[in-house]
Formats: sequence, C-alpha cells, structure tokens
Amino acid sequence: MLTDTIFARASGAGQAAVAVLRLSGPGTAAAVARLGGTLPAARRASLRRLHDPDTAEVLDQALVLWFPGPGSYTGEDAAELHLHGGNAVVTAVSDALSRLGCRPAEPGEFTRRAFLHGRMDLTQAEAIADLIAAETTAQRRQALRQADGALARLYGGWTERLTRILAQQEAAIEFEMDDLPTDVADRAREAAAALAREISAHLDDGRRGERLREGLSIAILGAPNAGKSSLLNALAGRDAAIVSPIAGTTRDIVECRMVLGGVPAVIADTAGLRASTDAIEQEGVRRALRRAEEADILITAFAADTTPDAETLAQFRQAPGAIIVATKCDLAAPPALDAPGRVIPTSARTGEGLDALRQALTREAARHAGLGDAPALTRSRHRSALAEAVEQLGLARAAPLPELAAEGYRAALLALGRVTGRVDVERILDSIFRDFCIGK
Ligand SMILES: Nc1nc2c(ncn2[C@@H]2O[C@H](COP(=O)(O)OP(=O)(O)OP(=O)(O)O)[C@@H](O)[C@H]2O)c(=O)[nH]1
Ligand SMILES: [Mg+2]
Repeated sequence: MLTDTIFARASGAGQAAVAVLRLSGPGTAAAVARLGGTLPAARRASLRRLHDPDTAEVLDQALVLWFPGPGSYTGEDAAELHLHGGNAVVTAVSDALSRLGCRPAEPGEFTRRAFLHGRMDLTQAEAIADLIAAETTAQRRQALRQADGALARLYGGWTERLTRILAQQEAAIEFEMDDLPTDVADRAREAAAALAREISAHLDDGRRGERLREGLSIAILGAPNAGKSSLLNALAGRDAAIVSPIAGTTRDIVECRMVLGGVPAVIADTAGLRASTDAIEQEGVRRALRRAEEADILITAFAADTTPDAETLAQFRQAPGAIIVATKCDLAAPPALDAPGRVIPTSARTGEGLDALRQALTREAARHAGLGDAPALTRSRHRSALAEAVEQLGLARAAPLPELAAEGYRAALLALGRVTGRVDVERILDSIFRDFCIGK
C-alpha cells in the first residue's frame, strides 16, 4: 500500500491531445517505477511505456517527469505523467494507480500539501486558486504577484516586527519585576503605533484588490426613456435589454459582463426613475436605486433632446463621481447643464461618443482597481484579520498593565498569523532570547 500518495488529472477535463496526471506523496517513486519500469532522472522528461501492474498490458506511451521532494511543488516526492488525452487512457492509468494504493486527490489537496510543507503561505495558496480562475489580464497579474509572495512578504515583515514588539514588552515585564527602570515598553508602544498606522493604510485602499478579484460593479441610472437600455446594448455589443419608446420598459436589472483595460466589470441597466403607481415599476425603481448605491461606478444618463427634469438634475449633484452621459445626440445637441463633471455626448444609433465613454469607464476602472500600485489586499478574510490586528494593537497600547499589553500584542500576532497561516510561538521565544540577554 502506497500510503498517503495522491493523484489527480491536472489538465482540464474533457478530450484533449494530452492529459496530465499528477502524483504526490511518499509512494510516488514506487508507483511510477511500477508503471514505467524505472524512475526517470529528476526533472527530465522521459518517454516511458506504462504497464498495467497486474497484467503487464501496455496502457500508454507517456512522458514521465519525476520531482523528488522537498524541491517539488508540494514539498514531497511528486511526478507527472503526460498521457495521450483519451478518456480510456486516463481511466486505465488512474485505475492502475488506485490498484497500486494511490488515491484520487481532493480539490486543492496538492496546494494544501504545499502549504503544510512550508512551500508557500496561505496568501500564496489563495493566489494559486485566483490564478487558475483569472479571466482578465489585470486579474492574472494580481494573482501572479500574490502567488510570487508579494502579500506573504508584506505580512511576513509585519509579523516579524510585531514579534519584536512582543519580545520587548515581555522583557519590560521582566525588568519591572527586577525593579529596574525601563523605557523598553515605551519603545514597544511607539513601534506598535507605527505598525498599526501601516496596516490601517493598507486596509484603507478602497478595496481595490478585492474589486479586481471580484469585478467592478457599474450601474446606469436615469429617467424613463433616457436611452439607458440602448446604451447598455451599444456598450455590450448585443441585444441584452429590451428597448422601446414606451417609458418604463425596463423593470428588472439587466446585467452584461465587460472587460475594461483588463479589469472585469458587470454593467447593469436599471428601471427609469420616476414616481409610479404601478407596484412592479415601484419595485424596479427601488432595485435601481439600491444597485446605484452599491455600484463602484455610476453612469447617469439623460436624453439630449429633453431638458433633464429636476429629479435627474438632483441625481447629478448627489453623485458627483458619476459619469454623466447625454444620449440620443443624433437628435439634438445636449443642453448645457448645471452639474458637476463633464458630459459625454453619445448616440446609441450612430455610435457617437461610445469610445469616449469606454475610455472614461476604463480610466475609472483602473483607478478603482489601483493597477500597478503596492500589493493589494485581495480577500475579505485578510481584511477582517488585519482589522483585528489593528484593534488589538490599539488595545495593547492603551493597556493599563504591561501584562495586558503583552496579551494584546500576542492577539495581534495571532490575527496576522491567521492571514498567512503561520503562527510560530517558537519564533517569538527565539526573538525574546536572542535580543534580550538580560543576565538570566
Ligand atoms: N434617435 C435615437 N433614439 C434612441 C437612442 N437611444 C435610444 N433611443 C430611443 O429611445 C427610446 C427609449 O430607449 P430605451 O433604451 O428603451 O430607454 P430606457 O432609458 O431604457 O427606458 P426605460 O427602460 O423605459 O427606462 C427608444 O425608442 C429608443 O429607440 C439614440 O441614440 N438615438
Ligand atoms: Mg430600459
């Protein structure tokens, strides 16, 4: 029995020229040797006939790669079998591996093992999942940067500093017991304040990393018949929403996915805003307003051949960050508006102004996703743990007793450790004993 050795099809499912079966675990070398006769040289692709271990029947001619641990992806012995992609081949080899005592891997189990063997921290493991799910260029770049350890290094650095702060605080307690004067606790408090400021600045980033991961939300808002649905269709390049001369056509929210300069976005067409006695239309307006509130980017639309009503004008003023779009400019030149911001003249009929609108949206999207800046926090899981660390640092600094301050620093350290998955008490002790040789 090859205990604890897992395998999985690592290439996409379905028929393809090549299917990759991946193995990891202590029994990998034995399993590969049983199938392929001999183990190839490490990290060199070698051609092997794979045999059924019971009947000796040839199952496939495969490229075999052998990655001895600990220098492999998972940190343990691992291998890849590049098979011909037919389902019958993959099934036969998988079946042979099962008979040899390997078992099919659980989802994410290879990366889980990589984490457990210290090959990566949790933020890097999450980035691998993001990289596989990435649909746009900017998402890929963000995931790759995180997988490369950008967040791991940032959070690792903070952990290091906090470890020292805690060590200083522990030393201050020692000194106090010996009745020696000390400013060590003050130094710890100052360092904690600086650290809390840095973590807070990282948290206060407008959720740009999470937005890029999850996609931006854009909403089109305006009066009935303003041409909102036509605008959505023109931007999306397809007939997504119903267009009609009847005011109050759109009731439900109609969504289209777009990519703006590598940033994924969902653009939503909404019901025209007006006071209505129709219960369904009222619900539509309620949904429109809620979506507008949640949106990262708001487009407020008005028809160029009408003077915007008071409600629309009020909206322009309430949402100063919104992109104001004049529609139907093939019918009339847009009137001058008493509103903040520039008006983009468009026509869904002639296509006028659509490029300018796309450019404005792309600029806004890049701003929201903070492309090219410092590494961004990408998950709410990180956000809540980091917020907890800042709170604990605050409590520690205000603590009336040195022991309570130490307790707060320890809690902050645990919160940071939850983000990276590394909480190392030994390291705290090392740091204490290395830095504070106090003659004891
Ligand atoms: N000439 C011209 N007509 C347009 C343009 N865009 C929309 N329309 C017309 O304006 C009318 C209303 O368009 P819609 O896109 O349905 O307007 P809406 O804002 O979605 O309306 P509601 O869903 O009722 O709120 C339709 O008859 C469209 O054909 C345009 O750029 N030029
Ligand atoms: Mg509509």
